[in-house]
Amino acid sequence: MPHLTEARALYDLPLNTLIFKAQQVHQANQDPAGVQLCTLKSIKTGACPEDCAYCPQSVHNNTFVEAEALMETETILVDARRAKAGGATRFCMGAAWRRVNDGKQFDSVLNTVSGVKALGLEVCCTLGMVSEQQAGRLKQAGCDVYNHNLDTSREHYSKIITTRTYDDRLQTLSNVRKAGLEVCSGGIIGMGETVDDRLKMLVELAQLDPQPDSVPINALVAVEGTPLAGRKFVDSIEFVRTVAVARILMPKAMVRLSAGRGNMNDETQALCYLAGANSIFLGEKLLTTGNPDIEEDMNLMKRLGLHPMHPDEARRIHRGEIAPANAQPAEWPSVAEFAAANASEESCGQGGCGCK
Ligand code: SAM
Ligand code: DTB
Ligand code: SF4
Repeated sequence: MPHLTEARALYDLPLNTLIFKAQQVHQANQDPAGVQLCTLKSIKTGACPEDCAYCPQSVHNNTFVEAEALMETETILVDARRAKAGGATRFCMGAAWRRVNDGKQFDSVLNTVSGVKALGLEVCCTLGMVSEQQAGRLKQAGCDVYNHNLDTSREHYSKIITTRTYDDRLQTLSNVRKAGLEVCSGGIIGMGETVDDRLKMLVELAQLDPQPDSVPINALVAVEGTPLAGRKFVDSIEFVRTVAVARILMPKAMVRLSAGRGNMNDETQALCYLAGANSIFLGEKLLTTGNPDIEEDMNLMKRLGLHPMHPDEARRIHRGEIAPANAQPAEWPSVAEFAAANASEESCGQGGCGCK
């Protein structure tokens, strides 16, 4: 079981030794050149009652985000079909909710989950806190993965969020796991925390039994109107070191470069891939903030000799069905379809589907 001292010793290694160690773990446990391509859709935007200091969607923060009602199933399915046509394998849906409440809205989300699953996509949801029973209903509807982040260390947490506790978050992760969903949990780097705070968060995640299946590492996007506005973007080498430690402590997890890639140059992202990151959100928008152009992302992957991963590939590697080095590339996504899936106000061109 990893501890802070061990994580700190790794973090402080000369960068080339740290990356070498991360690569050893990566090559033994993951498709060495594979990158999982996920799409992200905000299905209920803004007016969230939580006071997360980083979040443009909190009702406590006065940002550019305009609150929107929960999207209708059919409208979301238009985007999911486009994402599928574009070559996406995973469709992640996010709602600016404190917690899931039973009732009409949750029923509608369950219906959407079943619709997205029926398209042959992996489904991930991030809807705030959930009970074990609600997580079970999501699983039954076809959800594969649930994202709920620890965000930072237990110690730093109260400086960032006061409306729910660290233990609330751990309880949701336990509920999700008990319901048989895969766990996606990570955090944000660059919110004024110390290096030890970052490592404590990674150790907390690595101590979960089983470990999370995916670990999103977000770099803070400091949004105007949030208490963290104006904060300097995280140092790129510190970010890369954090990614490398995540890879070493959680060999089988997908380590996802999440928010903040728009502020990183190609070289920083290349170092993140070298440090063991193997998943990104593809598409020009995350939930409410920007993400790199699809073409830019694909160009960088091609320049680095990386390729998209098949949907079940990581699971098959971990079940011992394929050796990491024998994993085969999936097809490259279609830029036009991916771009359209990201911009729901555009017509899908099919007619009669309810989109504008
Ligand atoms: N409301 C749900 C929740 O909090 O679990 C789901 C959506 S929430 C936006 C998902 C995650 O996005 C947060 O836990 C946080 O890690 C990340 N996030 C939100 N705003 C961010 C920002 N400005 N910069 C970096 N990451 C951010
Ligand atoms: C995660 O850790 N990062 C994604 C996903 N999980 C849902 C969300 C990033 C959101 C960044 C801010 C925004 O676009 O609103
Ligand atoms: Fe709400 Fe999630 Fe944003 Fe926190 S991170 S304010 S819970 S949407």
